[in-house]
This record gives sequence, C-alpha cells and structure tokens, in this order.
Amino acid sequence: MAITIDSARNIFPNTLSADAVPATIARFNQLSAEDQLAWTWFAYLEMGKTITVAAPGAASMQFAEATLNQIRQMSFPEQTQVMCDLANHSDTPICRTYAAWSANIKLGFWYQLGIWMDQAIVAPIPEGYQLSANAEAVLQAVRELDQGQQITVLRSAVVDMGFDLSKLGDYSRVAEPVVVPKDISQRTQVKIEGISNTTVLSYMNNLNANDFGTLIQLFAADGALQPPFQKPIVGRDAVFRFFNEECQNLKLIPERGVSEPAEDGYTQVKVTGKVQTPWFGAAVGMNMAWRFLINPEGKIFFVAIDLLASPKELLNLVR
Ligand code: ECH
Ligand code: GLY
Ligand code: GLY
Repeated sequence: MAITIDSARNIFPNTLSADAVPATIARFNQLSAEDQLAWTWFAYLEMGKTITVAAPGAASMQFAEATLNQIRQMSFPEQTQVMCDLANHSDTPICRTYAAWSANIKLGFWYQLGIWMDQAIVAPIPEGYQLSANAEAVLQAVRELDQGQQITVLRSAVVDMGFDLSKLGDYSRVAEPVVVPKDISQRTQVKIEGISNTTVLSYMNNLNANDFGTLIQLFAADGALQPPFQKPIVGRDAVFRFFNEECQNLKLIPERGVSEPAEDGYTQVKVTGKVQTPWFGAAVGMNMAWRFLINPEGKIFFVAIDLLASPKELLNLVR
C-alpha cells in the first residue's frame, strides 16, 4: 500500500494524546457567551496564581491597537457587547477584523483587555457573577488538567473566537513580522537519546533558531505538518507560512526517541520531550511527542506534533 498523508497520521498509534483538551473545549463551546467570558476570566485568574503570562511584544500589539483603542472609548454596555459578539462568532466589523489576526495577535488583544478589565477601563465581569452549573463543571474539569493542557484550552478558546474565517470570503491575514533567525553564535544543538537522524536533529535546531527558511528545506514538496488537535497543513508553502506566523520563539527540548525502517524505504521516528511557548517561558513545559515519517531522500513527508496525555507518555516509545 502506498504511503499517503492519511496513512502517515497513524504511525506510532500507541501515542496517547491529551484527549481531555478537545473534550474540555467542546464543553466550553456549549456555554453561553456570558458564561464563556466569565469562565475564561476565572480560569485565567486561577492560572495566574501559579504562572505569569509574558507581555506580548510591541510588534504583535501594533496590529490590535486600533481595535483596542476603539473598544476603550466605548461605554461598558458597548464593551460587553463587543466581547459577547466575539464569543458568539457574530458578523460585526470587529469580529471580522479579529478573525484575520494570527493567534499571537488575538492572544495579545485579550491580554490587554484583561488588564483593562482589571483596572475597570473595560467592563469587568459583573461582581458576584454566578457561573451556570455547566460552566462551573467545565471550570472544575480544567482544574484537573496539567498546566500545558490548561494553556492549550485557553489558547484555543481565544483563537476560535470572532467571525468564522471560512465565511469571510477574500481577506488578508494579519500576522507579526517574520523574525530574523538567531545568529549562528546564539544557536543551541539538541541531543536526543536514541536518535542520530540528521533531519530530525536539524528540524529541532532550526525551529529553535527561528530559521524557518532552512527548516522548510527539510520538508518534501508535498510534505505535511499536523499541529496538536488539528488537521495536517499540507505542502511546503502552507507549512512555511505556518512556521512564520505561528512558530516564533518556541523552545523545543526533545529528550528521547526511537527510529525504525517503514515501508517503501521510508523511516519513522518518534521523539518525546518538552516544549515551551514564549507566553509562559520555562514556567510551563508541555509534554509533547513528534512523530516523523521521513522519505527515502531524507525529507520530512509528515510530522505530527501531539500534546501528551500525561508525563508517563514521555517514556512511551513503543511502535
Ligand atoms: C479574559 C476574560 C475575557 C475573555 C478572555 C480573556 C483573556 C484570556 C487570555 C488568555 C491567554 C492565553 C495564552 C495561552 C498561550 C498558550 C500557548 C500554547 C502554545 C503551544 C505551542 C506548541 C507548539 C508546538 C509546535 C511544535 C513544532 O514542532 C511545530 C510547530 C508547533 C481573561 C480577559 C479571552 C489573555 C497566552 C499552548 C505546543 C513543537 C506545532 C507550533
Ligand atoms: N510573548 C509572545 C509574543 O510576543 O507574541
Ligand atoms: N503560537 C505559538 C505560541 O503561542 O507560543
């Protein structure tokens, strides 16, 4: 049977990803807009007791500035309406603007609104707001997740808000400027127990260096990358755009792996380890797996990135 992207998605089928994350997100999506906003507020506050989120860079904030200023000028009821519209995916000018932003710009926008809500510059969650019983149950569910899973739920709540992109028609994506790759003298080299495959090592090192130009050359022309809980992004152009827009300043800390021959001269490699996001730095180490399928020319035909169900999964390298 010929190797396809669909078949590649099933390599290392014993990998246990954090299913609790999409399950929690599905429950969150059932809540009313008011409850979603209050839920996020409470979850964010609670998270803030143990970890701090890093202020977004000025470069990403400039894109949200006009909308933020517009919201700042509004009355409390108008501000509340805008936030509910975002949660409701309504068709409004602000919801359309928001939809075209990259994930980091959306996160930066809410980061600022959170500060303003705290200072009562933007309508706060009403004092004594009572979450519905369902929302309370979803809050309890998120408390039981590990921190990497919690921040993934929060990120996804933010990224999914706004008008539905697929209904937007023609639009131009708005993302932070492409970063300059790290200077050679600043680069680090990963070591992965059990792995000497140069494509895999080079993938980690170039992603850590923000060297997306070199990184994309490691992919086959029809290669694909599957981010956690998403469908594969297919083809070099789309993967390259994803790297530039969504993968700046990540820190990959792979620990161990296993490599073995697959059909048709391909090689399959599974690596486990930690990943840090610039939003939380070393405070949150997400437990991750990378599942690579490398073609006979040594190019990445497929790589899936999974958020793992538990730290125990870091040691699960069975095929
Ligand atoms: C307030 C109340 C009203 C409503 C809202 C509010 C604000 C909420 C805010 C939330 C902020 C959340 C944040 C979350 C950040 C999460 C970041 C994560 C990053 C994960 C990255 C990974 C990368 C993996 C990858 C690897 C590869 O090899 C290839 C690329 C890639 C409270 C006002 C809404 C402010 C800041 C989870 C796992 C390893 C796939 C990218
Ligand atoms: N701190 C994350 C960013 O600059 O986008
Ligand atoms: N989009 C990458 C991050 O949130 O860190």
